[in-house]
Amino acid sequence: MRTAASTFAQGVDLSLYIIAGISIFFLLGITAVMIYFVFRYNKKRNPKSSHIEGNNTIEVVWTAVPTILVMVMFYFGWLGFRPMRTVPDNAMEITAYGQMWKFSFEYPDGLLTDSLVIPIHQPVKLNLQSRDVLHSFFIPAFRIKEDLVPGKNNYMWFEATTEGRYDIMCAEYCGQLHSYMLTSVTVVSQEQYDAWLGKASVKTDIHPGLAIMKQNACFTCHTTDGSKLIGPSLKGIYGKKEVVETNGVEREVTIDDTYIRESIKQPNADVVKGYAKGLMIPYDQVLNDEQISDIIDYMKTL
Ligand SMILES: [Cu+2]
Repeated sequence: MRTAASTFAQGVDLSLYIIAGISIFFLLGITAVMIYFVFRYNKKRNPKSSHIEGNNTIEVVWTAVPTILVMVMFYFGWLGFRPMRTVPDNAMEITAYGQMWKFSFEYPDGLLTDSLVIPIHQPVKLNLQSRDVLHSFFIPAFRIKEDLVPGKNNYMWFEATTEGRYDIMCAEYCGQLHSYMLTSVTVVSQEQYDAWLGKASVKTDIHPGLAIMKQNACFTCHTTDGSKLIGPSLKGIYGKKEVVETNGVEREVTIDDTYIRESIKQPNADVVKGYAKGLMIPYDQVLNDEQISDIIDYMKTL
């Protein structure tokens, strides 16, 4: 059996087994009756078919029994689902952002990470936000899945019961590099968590522009080694001349502060020739001017 590592796992598994059990019972039962009827009532054994007028008892039975079964499935489904929407008051809050094509996390003290680390036996509430299209946040080992809907604040919560590292994946096909959204949640003891938080919160010595770019999934589409992915490579980009398309008209630009700044804020206004439009979201609501300056500063080093 697959790892079950949250307080929800038992309830979800129970309803799954009940529904699967009922389905298998009827699949086998109905198939057996069908095969029996094929032999019992074929032309040789039953040359003249009889017309049956109706039978109140059978009609009541085949209405009542499925209704009860469906209500049983609903009851166990509801029993498992209701607690998932009721967040305990002591839950720790983390924001999870989904974007093409990366999940990222923001801890209460502002710490930004690519994967989740959480303490065991601690309720965690994830505020789910999408920066572009529909994504779906799925942790199979926790038996939870919830959509990240652009323009809507959704949430999920869970309490991990077993230490370990578990997959997080996007369960809603969100474009070409959908599979890149794979990341993980690591469940550790409270002491290990405190130690990790202390270490992770310390400022690293990487370039602030690089840190912002990593956080915003820039390198999913742009390389720094000259190779071509979804968007142009950033190698030697600063000061380079490029042909861009502005409102359907081609023109040559020099890539300077203004061009980079505008291309981050409104990427679809001047698209470099040969690249598709509409794949990058406008970052004017995501990054402030200072962050963009850090990025430009970093690009100059590439
Ligand atoms: Cu996705």
